[in-house]
Amino acid sequence: MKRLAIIGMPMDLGQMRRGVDMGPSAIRYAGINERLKNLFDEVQDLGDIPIGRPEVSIDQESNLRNLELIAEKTAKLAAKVDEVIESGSFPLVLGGDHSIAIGTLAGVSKHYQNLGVIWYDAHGDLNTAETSPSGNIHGMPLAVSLGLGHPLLTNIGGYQPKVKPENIVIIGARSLDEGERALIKEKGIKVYTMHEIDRLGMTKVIEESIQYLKHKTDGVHLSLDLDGLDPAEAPGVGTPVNGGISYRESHLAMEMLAEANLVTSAEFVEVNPILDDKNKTASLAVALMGSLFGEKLL
Ligand code: B3U
Ligand code: MN
Ligand code: MN
Repeated sequence: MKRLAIIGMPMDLGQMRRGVDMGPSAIRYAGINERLKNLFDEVQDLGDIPIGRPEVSIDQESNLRNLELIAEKTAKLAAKVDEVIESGSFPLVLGGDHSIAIGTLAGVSKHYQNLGVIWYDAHGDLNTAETSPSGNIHGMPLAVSLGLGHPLLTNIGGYQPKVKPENIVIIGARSLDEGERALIKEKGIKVYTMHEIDRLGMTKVIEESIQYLKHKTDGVHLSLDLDGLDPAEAPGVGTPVNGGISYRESHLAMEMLAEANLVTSAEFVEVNPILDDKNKTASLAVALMGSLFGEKLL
């Protein structure tokens, strides 16, 4: 039995542009159920993790925006993701800004000794309070998952780290802060920037990524930030960066991952319908999910 469980995480506290909390609704409206229902024996939409309309705040000591709230809400997501995996379903989380990955990974990595992570993103999301130019936690989830950052975040689920640096592949990077570059070098994290994607082609990038992760991991989480794609094709994101991955390259990447049967959990984040053009970005997310879960033309 192949079962999919969809979890909405309508949280926009990790950054400053409102509207990304409507991402899960936009993705549902774009027809996620219709698109995926024939690819699984059962597709279950578990609804949203309740976020409410909390007061936003800056942690005075650490300068982290909405630290306590994000810790509280991502812990709830972690528990839900854990429960879904326990029940034997594939968890698919809909964001929300990328800070939600702190919760997803806390829930997922409990189930694996050596979790692999594919981070499809224009950014590294490897900042800490010390290196962040913004104080926005959506720029930090990968660092948090490595055990770097505020203990309220790194300790979610009661253990850390969630991932090892050698089990991470970043794809699509084209905007990295100084501290992130240093961390990538220090930890030896594998990164395919846009330069490598242009030079090698997406086929090689994904083939290499699969080879890199296949033997040393016992599960692979795909964290797909829609800003990894070019803003011409995914305009509905809070921090667009020009020169991104194309629609076609992204479909190819998802199809190759489907063929390799490697991915064991996924999240699609940063869809902001307020900034979008007629739900184009949410529709793109749904189309990519189709490819990721093995949709075939013929
Ligand atoms: N690296 C910058 C900008 C950023 C990170 N993630 C997104 N934007 N989406 C930061 O604020 O950490
Ligand atoms: Mn991101
Ligand atoms: Mn990003």
